[in-house]
Amino acid sequence: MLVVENPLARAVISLQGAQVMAFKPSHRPEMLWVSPKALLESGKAIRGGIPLCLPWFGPGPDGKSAHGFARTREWTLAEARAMPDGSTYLALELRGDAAVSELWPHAFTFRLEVLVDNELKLGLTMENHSQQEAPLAFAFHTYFAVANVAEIRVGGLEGSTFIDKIEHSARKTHHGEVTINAVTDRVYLNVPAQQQLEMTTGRVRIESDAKCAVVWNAWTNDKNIADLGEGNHVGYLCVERGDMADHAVTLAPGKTYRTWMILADH
Ligand code: TA6
Repeated sequence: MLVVENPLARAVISLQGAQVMAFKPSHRPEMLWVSPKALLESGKAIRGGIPLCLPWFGPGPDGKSAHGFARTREWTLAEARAMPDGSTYLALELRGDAAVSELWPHAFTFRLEVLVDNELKLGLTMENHSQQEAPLAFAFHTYFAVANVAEIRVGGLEGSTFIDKIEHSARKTHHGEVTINAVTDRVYLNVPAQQQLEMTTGRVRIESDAKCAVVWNAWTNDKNIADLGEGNHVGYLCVERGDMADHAVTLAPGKTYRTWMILADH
C-alpha cells in the first residue's frame, strides 16, 4: 500500500489494482469504504475503495473473471511528486505480459494518474500498442462510506435511462433522486457529468467524462458474498462511473483512450 499524507488530504493506494483504498480530505470524514471482510490476498479482488474494472466490466468473455484483470494485477509506481500547492501526484502503470495476453490478446499500457488534493482526481489512460482493435470497457467502481445506505439520496441521474440488472436487464427511465431500499444493480446510460451523494455527514460530488454511472448495493444479498458479510451493506453505496454496455469502446491499433473522475466534498 502507498500512503500519501499532505496538508490537504490523506490517501492510501494499493499497488495491486492501482486501487485507491482511502481518501480523506482534511476536515472531512473518510470518503471511501472498505469491507470489514475484505480479502487482502495477492491476486484476489479487494472489496472496497475504488477498484478499476478494466478492460471489461461485469462477467468476462468466455467465463473469464468478472470486471477484468486490472484489479488483481500488481501495478508499478511510475512517478510520485510533491506539487508546489501541497497536493501529491502519483502515476501507476500496468503493461501486458504473457499471462495477461491469454486473457486479452493486446499489447497495452494502462496508466492511472492520482492527484491527492482537497479533491481526489483520477485520470485513466489506456493505450493499445497492438495491431488489432481492442474491445474495452471500464469503471471506477467506487465504494462510498455512508452511515446508512437507506438514508442516501443520489442526484444527477434524473431522467436517465438505466439497465436494471435485477429485472432481467430491463431498460427503464429514472425519475427523481435515487434512493436505496432493496438490492440495486443499475447501469445508467449517457449520464450528466455530475452526480451528488446527499448524506447525513455531508455531500459528495462525483464528476467524470465517462458516459455511464452504475449504482450498486447488495442489500440483504450481502450474506451471500463472503467478503461483504451479513449486515454490511448498510455502510456502503457504489456509485461508479465508466464506459460500458452501449458505451463500450473499440480501441483502434496504436490509439489511446483517456477518461477521468473527480471526487469532492463541495
Ligand atoms: O458494479 C456492480 C457490479 O457489477 C454488480 O453486478 C456486483 O456484482 C458488483 O459489481 C461486484 O462485483 P464483484 O466482482 O466485485 O463481486
